[in-house]
Amino acid sequence: MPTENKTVMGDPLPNIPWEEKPAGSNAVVWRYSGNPVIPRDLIPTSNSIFNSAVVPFGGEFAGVFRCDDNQRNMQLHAGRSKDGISWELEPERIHWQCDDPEIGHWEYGYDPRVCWIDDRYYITWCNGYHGPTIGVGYTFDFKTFHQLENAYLPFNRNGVLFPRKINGKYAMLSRPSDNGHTPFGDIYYSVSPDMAHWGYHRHVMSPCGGWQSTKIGAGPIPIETNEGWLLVYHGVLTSCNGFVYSTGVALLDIDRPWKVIYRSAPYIMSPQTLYECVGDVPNVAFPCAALCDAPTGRIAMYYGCADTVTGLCFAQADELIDWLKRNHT
Ligand code: BMA
Repeated sequence: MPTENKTVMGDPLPNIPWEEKPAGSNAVVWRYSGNPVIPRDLIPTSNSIFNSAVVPFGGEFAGVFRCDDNQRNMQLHAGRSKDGISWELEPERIHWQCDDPEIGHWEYGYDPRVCWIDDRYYITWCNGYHGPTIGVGYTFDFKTFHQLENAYLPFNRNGVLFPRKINGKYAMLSRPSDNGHTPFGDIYYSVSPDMAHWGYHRHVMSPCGGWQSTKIGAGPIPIETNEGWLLVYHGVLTSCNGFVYSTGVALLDIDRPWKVIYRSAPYIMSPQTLYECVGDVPNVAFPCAALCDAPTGRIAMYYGCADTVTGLCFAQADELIDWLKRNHT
């Protein structure tokens, strides 16, 4: 039986995909035994499907998926699933409806996040506009997608919205970067009265040692808890063989989320399985979405594996926070 959880604010999600932690494991995050949940070739034109975002939708699940096509263009596709494990993706990429053709002109999009706020699902992604920046859009039904203004000037990546207004404003984490495979990167916090104008930028955190020494970026939509915002993020180490993308966790102040309460010293997950270590870009575990069942604190995270396939892993909110308090920097 699930244990009663008093930590997570939010809705019940009784049909969250879930698997118990393997007996004898002391891991704080454990992988789904059927990984990867999304193979690279789920749609006929895809080279790889990874770094994708999933949300509860109409008693089932929906999402926006990064599908790099077999011309190696980075595209976003909508998808649906009854159980969060078996997915059907639209074979045609998302065509955004946008009032301004200059902004709506599609170059490329990758690493989407989806966030329910008030009455709709907002989507943020890394959007090509003379270099990567943060694209913003929304949908009500995962059929019609509306594109708004880009949040920032290029270059920026990893735009991650908070699931409610904070102090009366929309709030977003992002990671200013350069136009290449950026060898630096801090997480910043910005707010907006209208989803178009972003400002009051605040520094949240910088790279530090080991697995998070080169750059860091926010992952899934932060989870609201009675201890703060639970933020799962990626951290990058530069090895003699290139970047290694691991996953960490932090707690941010509820009203001033640029204030870090705790930040993990060890990673909670690093690329260790074959599907995380071998692929188009080896050694990448890149989480972009988390489902959460508030009454039990169960968390199911979707993460890109080796820039090739999508994996699922699990954690328990109370346990993750307890672990963080014992393992912070
Ligand atoms: C980052 C992004 C991610 C990717 C990672 C590893 O810069 O492009 O989409 O998963 O590199 O290649």
